[in-house]
Amino acid sequence: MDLSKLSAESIKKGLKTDLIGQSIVYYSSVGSTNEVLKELAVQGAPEGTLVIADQQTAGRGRLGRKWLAPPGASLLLSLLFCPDLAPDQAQRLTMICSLAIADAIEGLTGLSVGLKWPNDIFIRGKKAGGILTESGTTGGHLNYVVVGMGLNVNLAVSTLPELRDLATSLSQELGREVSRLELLWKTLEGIEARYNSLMRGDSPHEEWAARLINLGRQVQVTTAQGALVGWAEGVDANGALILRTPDGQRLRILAGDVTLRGSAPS
Ligand code: BT5
Repeated sequence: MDLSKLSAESIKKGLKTDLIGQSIVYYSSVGSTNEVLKELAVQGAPEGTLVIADQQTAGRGRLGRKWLAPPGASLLLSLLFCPDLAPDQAQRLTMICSLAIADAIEGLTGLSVGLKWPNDIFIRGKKAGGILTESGTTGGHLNYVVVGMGLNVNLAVSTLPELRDLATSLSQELGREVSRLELLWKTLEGIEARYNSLMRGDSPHEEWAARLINLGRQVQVTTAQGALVGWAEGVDANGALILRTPDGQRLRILAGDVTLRGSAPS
């Protein structure tokens, strides 16, 4: 059996979950799995619905940026959550999903995975994946959270010249291909365990903070309001970055892009 051949049937066969991925919508090609799942969420799709594609023609990052992925090489998926949380707690879903991906990659490949605030998956200093979390709210109530994940699995980074210096993939780091199916199963099982724990009231933010490669460092954060420099002191339970500025202020930053300043630990 080709373990990397994705289909609803092949995914279902080896998936040991009760909720996450129990409803599967598979596309060989689609615009954006997040867009599809947001539509399905509004139509009442069940919690745990997985939308997964082999290729996206309009894959998105944050702020209208593009997510690039040639066919057959990546995990491109979105998951639907309907948690009993406040809208400003939605980032906790990003945390549990990125922690589960990191665990799954490490468990299957032995590679060491870091997370970069707020939504990147990093291996040996390069971006191997990203997460796009989008929420639906009405009147201060969180109706749904769609967590979209893109991971470069068997991607030859040379096929995406614009990303050559920034991106990596599991196969690039290992020198061999990795089964997308096995990685998907492990990731979804890890997400389910972490989601159950979140719903029992446990906060994932300390474990997430411990994996963030940009904490305890001098950083520049680019936000919608402009660039800020300072010391990345920590994160709070809702995922905001706590930045200590040179004049001693402590700022709480909800969204932005972080660039490291100064020398990086290996
Ligand atoms: C992200 O945005 O990193 C979130 C990416 C989420 C993608 C998934 S795929 C399934 C689901 N459906 C979607 O439509 N999206 C989600 P951001 O932090 O804004 O980073 C975007 C930037 O990452 C781009 O501007 C590029 O610089 C870089 N990039 C694009 N494709 C990449 C790739 N394959 N590997 C590494 N970096 C990439």
